[in-house]
Amino acid sequence: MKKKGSIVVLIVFVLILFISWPLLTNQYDKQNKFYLFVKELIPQNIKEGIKNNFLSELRSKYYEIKNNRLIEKKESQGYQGLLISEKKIKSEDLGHTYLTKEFFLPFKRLDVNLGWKANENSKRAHYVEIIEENIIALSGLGEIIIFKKNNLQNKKLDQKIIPNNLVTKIESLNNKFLGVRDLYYDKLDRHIYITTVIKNTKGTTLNIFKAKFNKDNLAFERLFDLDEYHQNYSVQTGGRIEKFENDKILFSVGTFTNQEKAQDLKSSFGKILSINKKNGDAKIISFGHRNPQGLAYIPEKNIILNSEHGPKGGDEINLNKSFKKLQNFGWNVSSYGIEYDGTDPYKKSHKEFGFVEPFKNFTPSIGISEIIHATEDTKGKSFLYASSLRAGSIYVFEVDFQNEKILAEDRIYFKNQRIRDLKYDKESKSLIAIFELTPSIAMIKL
Ligand SMILES: [Ca+2]
Repeated sequence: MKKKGSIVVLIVFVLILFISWPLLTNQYDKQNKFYLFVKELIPQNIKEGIKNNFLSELRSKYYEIKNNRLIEKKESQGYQGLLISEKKIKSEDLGHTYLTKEFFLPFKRLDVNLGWKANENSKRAHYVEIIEENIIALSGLGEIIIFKKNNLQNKKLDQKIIPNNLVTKIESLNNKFLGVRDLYYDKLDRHIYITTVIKNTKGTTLNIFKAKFNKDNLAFERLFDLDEYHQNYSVQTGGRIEKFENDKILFSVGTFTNQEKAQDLKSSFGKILSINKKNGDAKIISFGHRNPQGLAYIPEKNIILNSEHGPKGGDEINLNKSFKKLQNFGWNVSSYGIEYDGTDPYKKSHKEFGFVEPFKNFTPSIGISEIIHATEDTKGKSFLYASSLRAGSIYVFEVDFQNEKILAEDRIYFKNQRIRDLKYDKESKSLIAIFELTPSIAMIKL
């Protein structure tokens, strides 16, 4: 009898371990309803306690053991940019197949042990940009590499370093370099623009630097100093740069956790700005934003789109059709999310309070990062692509901009990835993405 009992106990134990394993190792799909439900059963402070006391370390060790060979290979291959994998991924909703190639990026891996909010991980967020027949990537440490775009069709990228003065320039202005928030190439003035997080005696802020594109050396100058400070390091900086009309670029700025500043027009926090590319003059385009980390401007339709991280839930894609007038997107009054401690001080409706409703709301949060727009040539259909950190996915939307409607929606899920940056290459009809856990650069054929 005793033996039978212990077998039952063993089976139950194995079953519990089997079910909780993806949660313990943080490998569950962050959009999976079952795991989200189980997580909700555990109070927030207990969750934090478990995580801080042993779970983070356990996860880090597990990741190290599991990916030991991958990490070793990454280090030994240097700047070759070797192909890691080539596979077909079937999308979750529409069942389309996407050929995905993944290559090594010679940059530091996000430290899962520290958590995504950690100061140190600020230097482990990397960005990518297409410049004519080349692709460049920028590391969180300020290193810039370049390779031929066509090499994405081969088995290695053959990456080369472009020497640059970004960090020394920041230091010469008596600032400390804390990381980067975007990399942007302007086709008209042929300059590279970089958003940096910097720190000095007044606190932490954002600066934009620019340099004339050149394959041999990049000499950066400061274009724009946000000059509004937050005392501590914050991940809620925004920092995305996008093309805009005339001599301007668009620039998104987060609240730096000063949430009420999003509604204060005397503050630059929680805004989307336009910045003059020549003299750095800034103007507010829209306000009521929380942490906008994605921007897309569609000149032929006169539309600005932005993505932003909500609190717990309430990630948004916002559509601005009337940007000649100042629009308010509602943060920190209206949000479809709640606070992490379970309280909900937010109005749900945006419209009722004079704000623009989100074009798309994601609850639970997907950790939305960049959004890009592409038009399919043959049928003239418009598609939006949104990358996500938390949900490890690229979301695909077929959109009718005229009627502000989403016609179809799909999700391409990359297990155990966080997607930081996204670009569209018209020539190869592919998405180019930064996966930040290895890290790697991916090409997803559309
Ligand atoms: Ca909003």
